[in-house]
Amino acid sequence: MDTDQSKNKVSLKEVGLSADVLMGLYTCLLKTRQLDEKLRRLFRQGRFAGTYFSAVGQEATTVGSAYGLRDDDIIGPSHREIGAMVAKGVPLSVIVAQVYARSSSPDKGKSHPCHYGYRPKGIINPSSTVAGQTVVATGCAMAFKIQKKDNIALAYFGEGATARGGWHEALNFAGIHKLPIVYICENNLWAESVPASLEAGIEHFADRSKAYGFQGITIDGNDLVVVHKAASEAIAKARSGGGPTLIECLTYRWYGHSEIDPANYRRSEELEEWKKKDPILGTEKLLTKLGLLATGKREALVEQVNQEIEEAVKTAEATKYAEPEEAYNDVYSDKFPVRRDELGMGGKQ
Ligand SMILES: Cc1ncc(C[n+]2csc(CCOP(=O)(O)OP(=O)(O)O)c2C)c(N)n1
Ligand SMILES: [Mg+2]
Repeated sequence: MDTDQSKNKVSLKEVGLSADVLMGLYTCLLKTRQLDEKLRRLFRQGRFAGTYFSAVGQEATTVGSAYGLRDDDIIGPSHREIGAMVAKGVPLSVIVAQVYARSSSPDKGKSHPCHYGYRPKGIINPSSTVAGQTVVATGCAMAFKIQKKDNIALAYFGEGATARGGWHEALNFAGIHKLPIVYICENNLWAESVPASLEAGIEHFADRSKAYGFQGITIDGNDLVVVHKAASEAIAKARSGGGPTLIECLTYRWYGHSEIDPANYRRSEELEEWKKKDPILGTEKLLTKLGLLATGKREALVEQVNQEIEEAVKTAEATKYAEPEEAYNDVYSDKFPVRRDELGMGGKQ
């Protein structure tokens, strides 16, 4: 019988993902939200210096696209990719050590609190220059192609970054050489205090890919399933030699550009509208309809995640800053230029 309750139900077949993948995605989403909110509170308590760049509201975009990547695939993050770090398996202790600039952080306290690089999981260190990582990740994709490897690169950036010259050069290069890369544009409608309407004369940033000869799509960046399926498809295409894709994810940051920005240039109605599209709530609604989120399951997961976060914070707070001399290490390499034979290119330097 077609009762109201049965109408509300959804099947895994309709969603097109397995229960394991859905629960894996959701766990990363929840972990990212809990960690992000905790780091905001810690900053406000003065427990670490500098500032903090929250990505609350944007988690489905980063988790959905990075989930399922291999360790030897490369991610080129910007400053709002905590979700991609969690989904790629970067330990929370490493993320917190970076925010706290401790000697145990991957760059030993040299960089920005939200520039998470981590070699064991293929995360390249972001550059502070907006869109810089797009160029480096494109170079990594070129290296994979030269080495005839089936790895892929994923480059993240905000919609504001797509106005930078280097960003266009990178996408042009990727289009020419059909590189194994997926470009994830997190269109959160703002670049600091500049609205998207003053950043470009086009409505959809995905349209920029047309100039470089590959596909660009615009999707709901707050729908975890939509993002994961679109990214997986583009990743599979890149891995099998089909070249790049630009995915524009429509999303929104709930808080200021960083914690020192009150974001009073935005209308509160705009924020309230986007809060209704909270990726956590949307995912929980779906999981409930699928019968995957039984009573008490969410609470148990939150408790488990919070424990892991507390542990990571305790460890970071008990760890020292790096010695001043450390500032000179890992800055310049005496290994450059890299030899052609090291890249598997053969021939003369
Ligand atoms: C070349 C350059 N200009 C300005 C900045 C300062 N800055 C850092 S992030 C940012 C806004 C970027 O906006 P967007 O790309 O949309 O990313 P979002 O912050 O919205 O995630 C700016 C202007 C910078 N780091 N580099
Ligand atoms: Mg933006």
